[in-house]
Order: sequence, then C-alpha cells, then structure tokens
Amino acid sequence: MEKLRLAVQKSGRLSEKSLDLVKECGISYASGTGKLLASCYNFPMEILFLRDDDIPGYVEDGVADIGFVGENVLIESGRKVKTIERMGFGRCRLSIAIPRSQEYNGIEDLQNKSIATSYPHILGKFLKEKGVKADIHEISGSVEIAPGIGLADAICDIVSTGSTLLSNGLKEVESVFTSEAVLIGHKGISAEKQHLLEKLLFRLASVKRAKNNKYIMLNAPNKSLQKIIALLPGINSPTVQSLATEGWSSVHSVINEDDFWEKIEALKKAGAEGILVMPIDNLIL
Ligand code: PRT
Ligand code: ZN
Repeated sequence: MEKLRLAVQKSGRLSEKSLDLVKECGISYASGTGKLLASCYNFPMEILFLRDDDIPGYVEDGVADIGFVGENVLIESGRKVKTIERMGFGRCRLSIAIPRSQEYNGIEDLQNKSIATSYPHILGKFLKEKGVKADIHEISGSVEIAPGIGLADAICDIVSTGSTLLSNGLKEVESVFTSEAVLIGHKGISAEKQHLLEKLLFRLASVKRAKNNKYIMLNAPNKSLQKIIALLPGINSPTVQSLATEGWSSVHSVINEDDFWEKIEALKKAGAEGILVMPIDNLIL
C-alpha cells in the first residue's frame, strides 16, 4: 500500500506546530532525535524531516507528497507546487529596515541604496513594482547586522515581534510580504495518495474547527430560556435538559472563539449561571 509522505521542518520555528497538528489528527509516529524519516503507526504516512529551504523542492520533485512550509520560503524558492491550505501559524512579515537614526520619507529613499537580504527574489519583485532601483546584496544569515558592519544601507528580513530590529538599531520602513505556514502538495500526486490526502485534510479541518470553538454548559432559569437559546445557535440548536431543581434547565452548546467574551457577557446578563466552558478535540459536521 502507498504511503503519503509529509515533509516537516526538522528543527526550527515551524517544527513543533506542524508535528502538533499531526498528533491532533490522531496520527502517532516513532519520534526520535536525529531521525530523517519516521513512519506513522495508525495512518499510511511517513514524515520526512528537512531544512525548511529544501521542502518546496522536495515537494516539487515528488520526493515528498506534501509539506508544511513558510509561505516566504515557498515564494522565494519559485518552486511549482500546489498550495493546499493556509495553516494560521508561523505568522511573520518580510520587511525592509534601515538604521533608526536615518530619516525616511518614503520608498524613493531606497533609490540606489544597497539592501542585504536572504530573499532576493521577493525583494527584487517588490522593488521593481515600486519602480525602485537598488543593489540587492544576497546573504544567508545574520542579515540584521549588515548595516552596522557597513555591508549594506538597509536590510530586508523576516520580522515577527520586531525585537531583533530594535536590538540592532534598525527600524521597519516597508512591509514587503506577510506570511504564514502553508500546506503544499506535489502537482502530480497519484490517485491513491490523493485519497489519503483527502482523509488527512478532513481530519485537519475538524481539528481547525475544534480550535475555533468551545463547548459551553450553563444553568438557566426556565423563564430566561428563550433569551439564552437565542444567543446560542449551537451546531443545529442547543441541548436543553431539566435540572433536579424545579424551574431550572441546563443548556449545552458550542460557541465560536471570535465573539467568545461578548457571548459570555450577554449570557450572564440574560440570567445564565454556572457557565462551564471546555475545549473541543474534534468537531465533525
Ligand atoms: O534550519 P532551517 O533552514 O530549517 O530553519 P531557518 O533558520 O531557515 O528557519 P526558522 O526556523 O528560523 O523559521 C522557519 C519559518 O518560520 C520562516 O521561514 C518563517 O516562515 C517563520 N517565522 C515566523 C520566522 C519568524 N517568525 C521569525 N521571527 N522566521 C524567522 N524569524 C527570525 C527572523 O529571521 C529574525 O532573525 O526571527 C528574527 C526576528 O524575530 P523578531 O521576533 O525579533 O522580530
Ligand atoms: Zn531555512
């Protein structure tokens, strides 16, 4: 039987979240340090551990069928793969930064400047679109020290909290690209593997949905029931059971994380008591 081969960053910012998702999909594998390939016990899948920069190429070539990778790395690589899903983790941006002491009045200030980056393709395209001619200096690491050592006037690098820029005396002046982890797939995947991929995507969707929702239980005086039920749509509608105490009911439902606190406040106001909120592992519709 064919196995789906998933590429995951071996060690770095995306590793833990990628592997957590695999586990949350109910898939377990033999983990061990230094492993390059791990077989899953209860799903026909193998996990290939790679440097993030290698993932788009492995997926393009079909050595891996799918992979989790930063969109910044994917776009920079120029590899031809399918973007299956945006994952919502590993969020960051690719930005241009200059020494803090320097004035900045707009993108034309970058005209004829030198910019150090590990993202020459994305930066080149951005500058071209803006009509700016600059000298792109490609370096592979420690980009943030380039202005300080006189290697370049500016940098273009990944920013998340901004503390690296701050501690290197730099300020962000242009945002080039916003990124998050994406699930990518090989373009010529076999029918059998496509079937496995769909099974995996079904589980991923259920995990994602579950993360966005909470299970809620509360007690309500019967006279407030209508009001409370109107606030809780549930999957179809909430479950209502009588409590041992006369005139009271217990209401069970699922609520969305987005308006969670507003909902709780409204429920309390409507007369709800003993509100209990619990996480959901899976939510299958
Ligand atoms: O060894 P390997 O090549 O696999 O790893 P790597 O060192 O190339 O990548 P890694 O693990 O640092 O990042 C993997 C992916 O995580 C990136 O491709 C991005 O998609 C995403 N990501 C999210 C980040 C960051 N946040 C991030 N903050 N990648 C890098 N950084 C670095 C950035 O380069 C800079 O040095 O963190 C610093 C800035 O962070 P702040 O918080 O100080 O702004
Ligand atoms: Zn890398």
